[in-house]
Amino acid sequence: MVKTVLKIEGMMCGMCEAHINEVIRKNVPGVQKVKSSHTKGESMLVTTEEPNIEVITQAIAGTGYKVLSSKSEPYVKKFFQAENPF
Ligand SMILES: [Cu+2]
Repeated sequence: MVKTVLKIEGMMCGMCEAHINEVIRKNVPGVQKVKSSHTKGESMLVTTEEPNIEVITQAIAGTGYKVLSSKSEPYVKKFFQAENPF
């Protein structure tokens, strides 16, 4: 599993986030999770294998947004489940 964070220029609201999420889901094989934030100007995706940034950049550019940078790292599932005190 790989976690990738994309810095994206042009997202202005929740609709933009949804738009980017859809583009990523459609163009990236093995997407497990995708989350975008227009306030942070970034999208986070978790994929089964290292994603093709070139393909993602092209697909996102085709919708009018611009990928400024990307960073991939191994994804380790974290469990923040609250312990039952009893
Ligand atoms: Cu928008």
